[in-house]
Amino acid sequence: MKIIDCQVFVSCPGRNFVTLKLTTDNGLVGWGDATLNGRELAVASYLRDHLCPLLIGREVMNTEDTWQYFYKGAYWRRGPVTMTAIGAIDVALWDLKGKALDTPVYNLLGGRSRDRLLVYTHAQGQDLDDTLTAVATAQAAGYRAIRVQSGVPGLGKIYGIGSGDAYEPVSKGVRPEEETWRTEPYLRFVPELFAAVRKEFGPDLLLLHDSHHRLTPIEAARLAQDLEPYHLFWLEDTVPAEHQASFRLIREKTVTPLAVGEVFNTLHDCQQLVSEQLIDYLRMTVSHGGGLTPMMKIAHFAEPYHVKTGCHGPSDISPIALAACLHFGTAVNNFGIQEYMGYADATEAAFSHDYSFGDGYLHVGDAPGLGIEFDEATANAQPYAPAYLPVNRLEDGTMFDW
Ligand code: EZ4
Ligand code: CO
Repeated sequence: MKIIDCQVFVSCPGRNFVTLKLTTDNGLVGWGDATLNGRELAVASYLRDHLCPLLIGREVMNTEDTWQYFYKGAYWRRGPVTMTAIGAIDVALWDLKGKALDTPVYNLLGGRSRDRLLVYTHAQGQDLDDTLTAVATAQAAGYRAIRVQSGVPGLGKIYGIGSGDAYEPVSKGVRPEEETWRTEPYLRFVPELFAAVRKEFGPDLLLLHDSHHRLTPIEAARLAQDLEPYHLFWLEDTVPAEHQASFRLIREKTVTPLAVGEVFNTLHDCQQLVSEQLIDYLRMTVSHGGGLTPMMKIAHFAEPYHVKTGCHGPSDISPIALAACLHFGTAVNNFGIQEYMGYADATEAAFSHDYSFGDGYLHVGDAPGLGIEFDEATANAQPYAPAYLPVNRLEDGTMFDW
């Protein structure tokens, strides 16, 4: 079974997505997600101009060799653009393997390790009261785990406080919006926020929080200590993720569980974090981590170090990538939790899927492959328009982490 056609669609069904379609000589179609928020066209070009021509004629079943061919064969390894492009191909090949063998992808990855996957969703508000209402709404919708983000008194628009719909923050147009940040009010307010949430919702609700890479190690240690009484499920992305040794300092100071890795692309980004047991959850996601082939290796590597998976699953990766995460999470023993924000109606209309949400869990389907189909006509009627994540500066104008 060989690849005879490789197409890349850049469209905007609810938001910008890059979707890869592979066709085989026996008439099967496989889907991959190549969306990299704010850098969509770079991945589309990497696929169209460099990888697709080399994919024609390759054997579908040889996922390991094809992955190595594109990873090693480029000479220029790693990085989000490269790894997202390779990831889209790898996921589409696994989708094809499942369809050819008439079985869901998780059966090819080790079979079912669990019946359903615990998910967390987002609750956000402009202020504390608003945020408590959002947590109540998420709980009423069935979620058992909720990421809580709130506007901070004294600060303007900040990360995590969007319009409230199932949409990751983007500024439409050719330039990103700019936000302004001060760390001290944030560090004072977040423990108050979680005190209020615990008081209102009791001990059972699983609570998460994302600092979005804005803290220094010592600030992160302070926040993690101050949050200890509220028993978070995890504290995410405290410090910029590049410097793995930073986590030693944080880890020594706190028992708050730590998560990081949504911006990682390879095992090399997290090898020290995992092998020194500096984190509890690894946020690398299947589409940005080079696909199912490397993610299975990373999960197996992390398992003896007590590090669990916690795949990034915002609405800026498509339902194809979410489905890949669900098949991965179904198969590995050290699954932790899956992020799930839901999708805009226009996105749901373009991607049909057999996974479903219920009772705080995502339930993977039993359709062959990933259980996803992409409606090209519907999606392509909504053309790509440039959109960027915001950028962030300190009050004196210093460029800062967003
Ligand atoms: O900022 O997906 O945990 N989720 C996050 C997301 C990321 C966006 C980047 O495109 O941190 O909100
Ligand atoms: Co995050």
